[in-house]
Amino acid sequence: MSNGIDVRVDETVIRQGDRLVEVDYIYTETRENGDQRNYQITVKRSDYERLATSMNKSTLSFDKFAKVLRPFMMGKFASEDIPAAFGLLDTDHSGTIDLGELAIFMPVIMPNASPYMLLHHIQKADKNCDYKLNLEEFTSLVNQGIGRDIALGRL
Ligand SMILES: [Ca+2]
Repeated sequence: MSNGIDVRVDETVIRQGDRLVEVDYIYTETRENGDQRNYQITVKRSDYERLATSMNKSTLSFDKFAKVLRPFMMGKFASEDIPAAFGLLDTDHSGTIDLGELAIFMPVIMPNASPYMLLHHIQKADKNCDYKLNLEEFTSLVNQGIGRDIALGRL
C-alpha cells in the first residue's frame, strides 16, 4: 500500500471515433529512499472481448469494464467515478457489492484472482465485517489504492 510510497498514475485512453479501443495505466512508485518501480496495465477491447467470450463466466461489457477499471486503477485520483463504478458492480441493486459481484469484474484482467484473495482485500475495507462492500466501504477500498493491489496481484 502507500505508506511512504509516492504513486503517480498516467492514464491513456485510445478511441476510434466514439468507440473506446484501449485503456492504459502506467504507475511510477517512488519509495522514500528514491527507488522507483514502474508497472503497466494495458487492456485492449479486442483482447478483452475475445477472452470474455472464451470464458464460461459472467463478465462485464468492455465499456462497463473500463468504467469500473478507471477508479480501481487510479484510486483517489478518480474519486468522482466511484459511485458509477459501484452501481455497475452492484448488479442486483442491493446497495452492497458481494464477492460474486466483484468477481464479475475480475476474470479478464485477473484470471487467477481467487475468492480468497478477493476476500482478503475486501476485509481491509469491510468495516462491519459482512463480507460485502457498501458505497462508503467501496470508496474507502478504492481511495486506499487497494484496487491497484488487486489488479497487480499483490496481497
Ligand atoms: Ca449487490
